Amino acid sequence: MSDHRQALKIAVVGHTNTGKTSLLRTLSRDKKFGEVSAMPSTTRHVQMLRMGVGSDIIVELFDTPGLEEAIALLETLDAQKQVNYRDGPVQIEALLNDPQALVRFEQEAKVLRQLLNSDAAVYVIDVRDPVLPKFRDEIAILARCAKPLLPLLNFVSVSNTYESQWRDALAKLGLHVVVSFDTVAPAQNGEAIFYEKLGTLLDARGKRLAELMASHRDDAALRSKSACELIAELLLDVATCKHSFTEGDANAVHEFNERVRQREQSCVDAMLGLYHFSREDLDASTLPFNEGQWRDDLFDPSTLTALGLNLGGGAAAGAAAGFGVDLMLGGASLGTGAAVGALMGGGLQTLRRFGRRVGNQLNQSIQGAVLRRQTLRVDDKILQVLLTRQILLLRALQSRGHAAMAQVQVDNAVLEDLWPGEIEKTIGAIRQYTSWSSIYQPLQWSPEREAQVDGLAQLLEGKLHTGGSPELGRR
Ligand SMILES: Nc1nc2c(ncn2[C@@H]2O[C@H](COP(=O)(O)OP(=O)(O)OP(=O)(O)O)[C@@H](O)[C@H]2O)c(=O)[nH]1
Ligand SMILES: [Mg+2]
Repeated sequence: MSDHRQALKIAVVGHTNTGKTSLLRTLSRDKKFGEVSAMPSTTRHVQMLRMGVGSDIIVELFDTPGLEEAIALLETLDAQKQVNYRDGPVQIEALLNDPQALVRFEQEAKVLRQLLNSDAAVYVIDVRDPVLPKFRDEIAILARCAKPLLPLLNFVSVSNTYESQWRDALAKLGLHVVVSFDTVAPAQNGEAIFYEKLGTLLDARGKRLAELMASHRDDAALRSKSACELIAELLLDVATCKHSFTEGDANAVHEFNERVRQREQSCVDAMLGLYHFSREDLDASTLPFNEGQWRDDLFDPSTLTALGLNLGGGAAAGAAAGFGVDLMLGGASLGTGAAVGALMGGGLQTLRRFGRRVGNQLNQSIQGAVLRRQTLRVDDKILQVLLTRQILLLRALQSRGHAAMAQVQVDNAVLEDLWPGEIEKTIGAIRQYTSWSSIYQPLQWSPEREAQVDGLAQLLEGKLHTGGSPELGRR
């Protein structure tokens, strides 16, 4: 009698280059598992991946080399059919004990040996290929191992596939339970459906897969919550940041911007870590990243335009650099960072020139104030950009398979809903608590600060779900 607590052994098999290793990367959320390449015959040996809940191993998935010689192999098997008529596994065993066959079918033998030692197999199919005779032969050979087989249709998000022809052909071969799973862009609940279908093939033992799935769902919910807390911390840190400087400190604005940029980057890094991605993952993507750094500078006006946010009229005038920092002059804000742009560009002289442009009265007030003390704060629009970028990053990470190598597209159309009244109101209410910011000073924990972070994080989670999170499913 089989032990129901023993780990299920699942062989992942299929023609070469169909995405077997990619599937394991995505299921394990480990982008370093095995070797993936567009070249055929990449995986040369069987490699195991264990998954479970805590120390309880529930499933062992075996990545195998790609099948390439199915037609010749089936002929060889058929040639010795007379001896082992009707007994598929015996035929396969005979093949595996035939030294000559082992030389010719070295890779195939590794797959078949693993399949005989497994409880079931997942047969990975590239649905961009038509149902060719060699694939039918592969299925016929695998069937002789007499193990449950779950065909998995990969590359389903590509247009113009042979998916329906594959489904018809599989049904005719008696394979009625089939799963679609794009390893690079797994569909919402794709993983859950995969384990559920695999479970049905394994009867009572398959129920253990539900435990694994429940644990993965909990992990996903926790990751999402933690990510929203990271973003909430960032928003709070930047919104409450206030820096005063006196005349002569020409670097003050530059340093201020730099600190905010670094704060954003540390949030990005933490989020990447949370989702088991790293900076190098993003350098090839179309997220606005370049080598892990945001490609579009936070304080560049074009960043706002690119994200579909409107610049205020006053801001556009002088904000070639430094847009988005509010310079408070004796309590009167100049609005957006026009003056700061000037300050950054050429220091005090430029600020004076800029002042002349906007009128004598303002000029005097600027000059007077500059000689005294200014306070820097981050503009609301920049907070909106910060929030938007983090939510876009989070959504992209949640819907990205760990096999993904291609670029992720960011949809700017969703921006407007990311800064709803409630978030603006919460931000407005916390702006005054300047001791909460950890940008210029070590973090000072307080229950009030914590409560604001929690509240903001909850608001953000709500936003995340209304936008649809593939990892968690829509509500
Ligand atoms: N667009 C897209 N590409 C994929 C998908 N799955 C795999 N790929 C790509 O297909 C190629 C082959 O993927 P692998 O995971 O190495 O395939 P394999 O079946 O393990 O290949 P062998 O080990 O050589 O048999 C790689 O370039 C992957 O990036 C998918 O679902 N969508
Ligand atoms: Mg492989």
